Amino acid sequence: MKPYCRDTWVEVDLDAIRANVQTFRQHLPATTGIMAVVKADGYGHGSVQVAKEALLAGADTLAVAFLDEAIVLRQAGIEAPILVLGYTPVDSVEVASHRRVELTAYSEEWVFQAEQRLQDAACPPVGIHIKTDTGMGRLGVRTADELLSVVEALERSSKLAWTGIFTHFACADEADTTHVRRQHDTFQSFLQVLRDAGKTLPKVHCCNTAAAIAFPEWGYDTIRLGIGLYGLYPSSYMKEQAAVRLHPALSLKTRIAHVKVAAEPFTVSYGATYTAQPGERIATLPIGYADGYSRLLSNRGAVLVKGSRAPIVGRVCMDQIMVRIEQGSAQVDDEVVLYGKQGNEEISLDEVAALIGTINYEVPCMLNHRIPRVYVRQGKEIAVVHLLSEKNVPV
Ligand code: UAH
Repeated sequence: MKPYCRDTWVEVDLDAIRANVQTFRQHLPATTGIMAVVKADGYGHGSVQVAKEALLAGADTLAVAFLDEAIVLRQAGIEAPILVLGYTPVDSVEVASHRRVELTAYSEEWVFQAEQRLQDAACPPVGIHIKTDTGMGRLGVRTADELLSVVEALERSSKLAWTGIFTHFACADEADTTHVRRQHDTFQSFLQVLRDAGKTLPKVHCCNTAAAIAFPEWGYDTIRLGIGLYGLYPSSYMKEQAAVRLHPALSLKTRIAHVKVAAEPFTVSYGATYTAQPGERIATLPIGYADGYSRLLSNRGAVLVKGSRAPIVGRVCMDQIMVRIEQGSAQVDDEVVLYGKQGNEEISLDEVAALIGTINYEVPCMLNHRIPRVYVRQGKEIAVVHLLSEKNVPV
């Protein structure tokens, strides 16, 4: 029996995840590792399954945005090194120690407070990567003095160990490389400051997907592979360049719940923004904006039915949408592809992102826990994760 009742699901092709890791493995110097970025529940694909597949395929470490995301991975039995890329409140450092999760730091004050917190705790030292802000304006030390003060605070600590240094690029996916080159120059000068001060460099990393594609020679000890892991390009410019071939891993599917043929004109959905004309066939699909299928697709998006595009008509509702299908063929229970391929047609996440005025990153992240994730290898379903049923804890 299926572990979910609803006929709407996300399909994640683990072979695609594997192929994408291998593509980057070949693209990079042999000495550069791959840190699989599985924050935001693996960009909506499911962090545990993606992490496991990426590690099998050649990634050696993992990254998440915050500590709770790392704990999910540890609870699933994943032993690989994990780095938290974002801010961690000092009152959680003991948890990080027990879970063997590395943290990011960028201020002497934070290091001091974290050290205090761990003073009496019988726990292993927490690995710390120092973040440098070279032009993102988000987190990170901005001057050589700040950098040295954090390094020296870590060196004085018996509870925190300096294990990495990194930066994050703001414009690595653009044709104009001025900003990314300036950021890289600044990063290099930070590394030189450390060498000049007689420090031995720990793990060094700066490349996200875009920089790893465009500047594989900047790989240092590891890249942080996010969007490329999922088979998506960081920008349309990078997609056009096609310096590496990526395989999208995610499809969004549903089945037709109802079909009606207009005998006379009738309006469709809230606001009556579409009127079906006599002879038109309108199918109702069980998915809506409460699943993370954007309401901005109202009267704009399309789905694939029997290998052809069927336009969305009327407004996207909370749990349902309506599409106009061609004469004859489709009926209740037929499979519909909202994102992904069917026959020779494809609705890419890039296309959806452009329609709703965002980037491809956001589109899978929007798909929430109402939708089961079905994992497929060599065309066969091998696992299903449905957080909605797992969250049904008795009260
Ligand atoms: C610090 C940091 C991030 O916030 C994100 C990533 C991954 O970026 P891509 O998805 O563009 O590869 C790396 N590092």
